[in-house]
Amino acid sequence: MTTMTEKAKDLVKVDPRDGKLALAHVYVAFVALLIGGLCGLLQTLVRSGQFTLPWGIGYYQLLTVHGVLLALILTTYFIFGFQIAAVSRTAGTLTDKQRLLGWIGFWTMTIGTIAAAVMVLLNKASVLYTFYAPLQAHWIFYVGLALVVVGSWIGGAGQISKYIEWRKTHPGQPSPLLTFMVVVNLAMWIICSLGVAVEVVFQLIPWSLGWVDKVDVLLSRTLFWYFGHPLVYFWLLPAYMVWYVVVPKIIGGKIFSDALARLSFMLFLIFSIPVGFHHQLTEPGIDSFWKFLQVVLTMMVVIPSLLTAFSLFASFEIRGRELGGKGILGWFKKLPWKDARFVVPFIGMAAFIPAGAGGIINASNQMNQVIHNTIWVTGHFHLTLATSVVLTFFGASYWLIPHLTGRVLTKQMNKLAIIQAIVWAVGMSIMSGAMHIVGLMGAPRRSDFSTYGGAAQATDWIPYQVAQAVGGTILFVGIILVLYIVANLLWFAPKGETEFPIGEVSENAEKTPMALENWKIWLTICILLILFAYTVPVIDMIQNAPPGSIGYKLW
Ligand code: HAS
Repeated sequence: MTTMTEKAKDLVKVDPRDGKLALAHVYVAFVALLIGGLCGLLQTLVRSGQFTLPWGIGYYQLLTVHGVLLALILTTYFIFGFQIAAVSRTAGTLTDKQRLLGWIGFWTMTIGTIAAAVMVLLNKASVLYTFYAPLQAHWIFYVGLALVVVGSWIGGAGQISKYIEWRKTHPGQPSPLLTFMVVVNLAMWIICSLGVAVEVVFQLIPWSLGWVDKVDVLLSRTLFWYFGHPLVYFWLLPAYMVWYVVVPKIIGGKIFSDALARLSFMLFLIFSIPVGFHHQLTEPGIDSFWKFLQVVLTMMVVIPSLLTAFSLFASFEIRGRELGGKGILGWFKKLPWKDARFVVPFIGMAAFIPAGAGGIINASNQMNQVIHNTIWVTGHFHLTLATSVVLTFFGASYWLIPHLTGRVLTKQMNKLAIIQAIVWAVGMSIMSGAMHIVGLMGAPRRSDFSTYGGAAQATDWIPYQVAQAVGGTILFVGIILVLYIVANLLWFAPKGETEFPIGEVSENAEKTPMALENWKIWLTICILLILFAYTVPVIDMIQNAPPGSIGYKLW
């Protein structure tokens, strides 16, 4: 039974000034979802071979808007909004200075986003979300992206500073789990985004301004992927925060182990960066030994996800049995299947099982030769990012937004949210399933051709491409539904108190060793591993650099 003090603790509110900052980020995230999602729908229609884009809009232009808005803007803004609220809720209200850093970061990112978006819309930067050289965008696009990164550092500094302040005022105590997780995610983000900052500032901006004629393509892609793989964990870790800390509370259970959760986050910090070569396994110019080493490290970064799966199953089973579930699977039925705050992220977790298995296939050198640059990879990241992560973000929005706006999720909206997640799962299974299969049949990614001039092999791909369009259309219905629920929670839902759920650690869990919060140890291992995995191959790339490439604008 919940006591009065527990009830009061559950209703600890995020300070309204911090809430406003968090909400500003959430607004941008959902605007990005609307525009980016619409572009996604149009793309699948074009790929089906049955539809031509009107008004001279280019396929790659559309694909760039889709990728940049959904993979970079929706994610970064939602994550920052969520993290600000999480730090404020668990480590205490931000100081004026920390909040100011948050606002400066927000506006720097937003100016950068607008600058980059304008260039894409003017068709001056149709270089896709990975902006691979030698495709060359307008310099303002690169400056815009640089501002997004710099803004995230400034906003992130506000959150980290709260954590440092908390530790100073609570010596010898482990920090609140959620704040700790936020700081691990930011540490990883700052270390990895240094790579893309170097690429953009020292290579792409001077080249696009015409100060230098040529760019070293291999080096630029290496710097990009040094950033690009930890980027996917920067998306994933906030979903893991919800899975580890929030979901146990929603189901009425406990966090299985605080120490295990912290260990898995620290393993992400050390292993997620020195693995970028698994995106470059087919790239000439990198010695196979270094590719092998980074593939081994990639298999290491799978371990914290396996720990997470174990911990989640444990939390679910313990709770289900407490509620009287019997036999091998009886506990499963006892989980709260009518609560959208649980069901929506749960569908995300379930999707992560095949999604993660796909990642392990990608990382295996020989199998990577089969799937690289095929639309299988697009299928992979629509399961990982666009299902596991995004559904978890939707599920979190259903308590985070009303918590911040002082409203409640009504019964009807709760039902609609579950329907939304089912629609999403059906649409994504069709679309991503078709992408995986047709990818194995050789269909390329990043291509607006559908029939390839009537080539026999491409004819076999058409039915799958039609299936992608069907799935994409269902997903667009899912986007309309989630936007409807979000609009309701922002402006129309009844006023009331909504809990920001924070789980408590099980009384049977072992005490958390303080070594898990010893940053000197973990950052040293992290930096040593990065130096080990990258120093020799990067020196080799620079010393034996191929002739650089001029810029191409192929759109
Ligand atoms: Fe990946 C390409 C390898 C995870 C995103 N990945 C991409 C790209 C993106 C992306 C965007 O090695 C394309 C980049 C581009 O544009 O070129 N990926 C991996 C590996 C993992 C992995 C080894 N990826 C992710 C996540 C992403 C993401 C997470 C976004 C959020 N990926 C690759 C490789 C490539 C790649 C290669 C390059 C391919 C190429 O050649 O271009 C691992 O981290 C996956 C580990 C996950 C698991 C699953 C654990 C399961 C859990 C759920 C438990 C469920 C429960 C519920 C408890 C081992 C935690 C119970 C449910 C019931 C039904 C009972």
